[in-house]
Amino acid sequence: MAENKPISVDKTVLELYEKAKKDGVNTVFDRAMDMKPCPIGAEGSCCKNCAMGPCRVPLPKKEGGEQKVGLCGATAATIAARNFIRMIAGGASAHSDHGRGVAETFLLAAKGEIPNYRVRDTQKLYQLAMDMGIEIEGREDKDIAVELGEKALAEFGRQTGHISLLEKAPEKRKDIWKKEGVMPRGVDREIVEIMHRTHMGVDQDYKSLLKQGTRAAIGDGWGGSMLATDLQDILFGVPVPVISEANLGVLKKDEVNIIVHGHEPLLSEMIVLASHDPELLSLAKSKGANGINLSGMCCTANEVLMRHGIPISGNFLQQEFAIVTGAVDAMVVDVQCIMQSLVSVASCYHTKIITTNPKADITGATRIEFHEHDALNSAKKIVRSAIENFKNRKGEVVIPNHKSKMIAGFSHETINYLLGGSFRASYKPLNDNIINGRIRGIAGVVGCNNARTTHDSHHLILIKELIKNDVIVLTTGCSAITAAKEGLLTPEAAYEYAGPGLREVCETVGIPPVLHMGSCVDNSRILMAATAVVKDGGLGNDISDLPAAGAAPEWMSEKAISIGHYFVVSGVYTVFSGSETFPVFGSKDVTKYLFEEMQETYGGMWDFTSDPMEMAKKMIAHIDKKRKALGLDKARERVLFDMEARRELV
Ligand code: SF4
Ligand code: MSK
Repeated sequence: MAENKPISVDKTVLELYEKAKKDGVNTVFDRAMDMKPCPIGAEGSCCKNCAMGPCRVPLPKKEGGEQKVGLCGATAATIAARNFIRMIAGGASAHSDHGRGVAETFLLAAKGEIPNYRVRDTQKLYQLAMDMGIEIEGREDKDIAVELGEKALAEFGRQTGHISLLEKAPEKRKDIWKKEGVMPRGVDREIVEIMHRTHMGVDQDYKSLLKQGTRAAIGDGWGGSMLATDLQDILFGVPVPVISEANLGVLKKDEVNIIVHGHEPLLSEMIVLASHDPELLSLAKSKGANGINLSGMCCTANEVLMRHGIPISGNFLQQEFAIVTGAVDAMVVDVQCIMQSLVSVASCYHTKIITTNPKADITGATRIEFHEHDALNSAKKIVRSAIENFKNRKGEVVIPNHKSKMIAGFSHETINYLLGGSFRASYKPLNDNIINGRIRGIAGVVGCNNARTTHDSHHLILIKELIKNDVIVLTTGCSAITAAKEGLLTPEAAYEYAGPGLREVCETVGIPPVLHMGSCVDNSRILMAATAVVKDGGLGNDISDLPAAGAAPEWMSEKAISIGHYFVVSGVYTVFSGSETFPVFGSKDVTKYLFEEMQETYGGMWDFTSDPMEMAKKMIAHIDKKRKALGLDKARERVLFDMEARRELV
């Protein structure tokens, strides 16, 4: 965070930052001001893969200057590519290990061994079973589910062949992947192979290294993440539109506030149940609270929002500030994007930080480990501990008076029904509106917050500019939460912010111009939506033919790099922003490959800018280029400039 930039555009953060200063709390923004990022590491030019290093090989200061290599002779390209694909490995493993956890629970549930979980969505069960090549005709649901659970679990460690769900991709996409030799085996194997190849003295050709990164990233998007999403939908239900609210104003002074934070819905689903338990509700009353108020943060928030309408208290950079309110009785965390600083911030207040996942503990936190066999009891224990803590509130409680209404829950199945009706569910109406030019194109806007950028600002500038230009936005993760807080996830937002064509479609169908599609693993829903658009016809034969683009403004996590890469190799032009630089800029060769040459092979490529308005321009220019290639530029011109013709299109 540069001293001259505001920390956030979110009023709750600005208000609570003042309280944090008064309370003597050190926040992520203070640390960002204190500690500058290392410019060599930021560009991917530092290798510490053996004890002869760390070796730093930055670009020469002057053109023609000496380009250093590592002690072992590793070039800047090798080092940048190794670092980049290790980020993919980190991101893909986070998503895929999440997916494996869901598959394990799914199998236990299918066998009837864990009482609180069961198959809730049989339609999706049949669909996924067929996608995985499982016979469903004349079989009991239980048998199908057990076979599906076993097969799903085996996918992660698959040693030969390729991940089954790749078959769902458009034919042309699969042909590209086959020709390039990047069809992944099990995602575990591809991730381990990244770690092997990037060990000192193994793979030392940047294109070869990047190809392995591609295998793991596809294994994430079309494997681990997709399985996580699909199995969660079968266990907990395919999301349908729900009304809820977002921002720290959802906290309640007179109730026990519990925030679920992280990524996995397995525990939070049980906490939702426990928060309605009559015994616990009366315990809360006996402690002087008027109820139990559950809300979510980061992607656990997106999961329980999509299926239960549980309100969202905030996104990644609000986690410390939720505690600064003094109103949070327990923050229950599982995995990913949880700041270690929560424990020290909580020490200034009464909040209990409760770690629950066997894989994730934090020194100084309260530990209540969660196990599926005893799920509801674990959840009740956690809720009880929050209730007991209500009386310990100390100091001033400040709950900012800001929250916004939203509609979330747009799974790709829901979009199908909303646009085409339940008897003729189809993406064809969306395709028709893209073809006739009312909708200029589709943008996937996803990803994190980054304390090096004004919190939420890039997401909002980008999303507003896209919808103003008739580009419909599909969003997930913390970006979706930003949009929710700004009121962009309402049909009314179309009147205020959308261009005339998109506004007309939103008005007709009754949808927001920005569609909340879920959590980080749910980016697989965007892949499936893009595939459905291709399969419904009229917009080319592949995802790379679509007038579509992807973006991760304010990105920070390794998962974002894995997501970005699987979008690119699925054929999507993908732009990142949020930091001053990109982690391969230390090598001209690797940059040229990712930012230019990949387009020739995969039809998608990386791009970067630190200016969100520039990002919007780049995405719209790409969308227009694709419209032109499809012969749709004429329709668009009429819609833009000729009112008479626009009336004819209605
Ligand atoms: Fe340096 Fe090579 Fe060791 Fe990396 S692997 S730290 S470049 S000697
Ligand atoms: S939580 S990965 S900060 S989107 Fe999925 Fe938000 Fe990024 Fe974490």
